[in-house]
Amino acid sequence: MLSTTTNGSAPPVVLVTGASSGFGAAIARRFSAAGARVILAARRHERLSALAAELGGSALALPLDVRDREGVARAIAELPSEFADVTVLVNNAGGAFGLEPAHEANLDDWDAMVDTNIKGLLYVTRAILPGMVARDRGHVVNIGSVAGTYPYPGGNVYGAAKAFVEQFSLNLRADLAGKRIRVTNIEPGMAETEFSVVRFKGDEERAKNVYKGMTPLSAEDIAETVFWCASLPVHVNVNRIELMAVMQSFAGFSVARGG
Ligand code: NDP
Ligand code: 8X3
Repeated sequence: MLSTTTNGSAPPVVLVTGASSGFGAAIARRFSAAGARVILAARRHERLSALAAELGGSALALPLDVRDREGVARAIAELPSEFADVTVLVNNAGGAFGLEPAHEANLDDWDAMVDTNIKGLLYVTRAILPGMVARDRGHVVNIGSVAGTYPYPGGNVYGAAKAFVEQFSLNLRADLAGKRIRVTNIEPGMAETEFSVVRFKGDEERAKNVYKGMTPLSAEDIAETVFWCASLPVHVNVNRIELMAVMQSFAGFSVARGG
């Protein structure tokens, strides 16, 4: 049972960014199955339309590039009235581009990771928050990553962007003190979606190898986790959840001998 309705009868409105694939599509399906109205935001229109058709009249496809500051503000200001009162915002759009060490990384990849994972999340959040504050009700769910806490080679800007998301989530809670608005940062480990295909620029073979011989998290695992957080009684705020596949764990510190 979703606990984030705006009043006793209206179904909650859930805006999911990055709903054209992976976690976002699974999150949209999960909330829709529970009776929510869902707004599906991402760049690939056709995928959004297909998902909206699958979910029926309670879903709205919202073609959107989260990096487009004016476009985000306009799209949210122009939401049809039955979708305008967003009760749950899932800031999921994002990804990693490249796995090169910092001294070999492509600056365009770094820009894209900052623009999407950080700035895009900020634009959407800033556009949605005033309505939540005015209604004194809402839930912002950010999709962070274990990469925001634990360093790994090649994680450089991606991990730093997710560390931003973690701290921004906590600071949002500080700004919203006294309001009935929840903020949660979900921090998954490796999950099989299009994430690695995107990271490796379409190299399907390399992407598949990331998950070879083990069972990674699935998009549905993340959707269930997000849904659970949003379904708790409204006085309960889950600050953060870190989850991993049981077969993913930690390595020790690296020591380079000879120095
Ligand atoms: P996918 O690549 O499957 O999905 C990424 C989604 O983000 C797509 O729907 C994509 O849509 C959307 N997106 C990317 N750029 C933009 C943009 N500029 N504007 C709007 N939408 C955009 O990966 P995941 O589902 O795995 O990733 C979802 C989130 O989870 C990301 O933030 C990722 O960093 C995070 N994450 C992933 C993990 C994993 O191992 N899979 C683990 C931890 C966190 P489109 O291209 O149509 O715009
Ligand atoms: C995605 C998980 O470990 O590839 O955020 O960075 S990881």
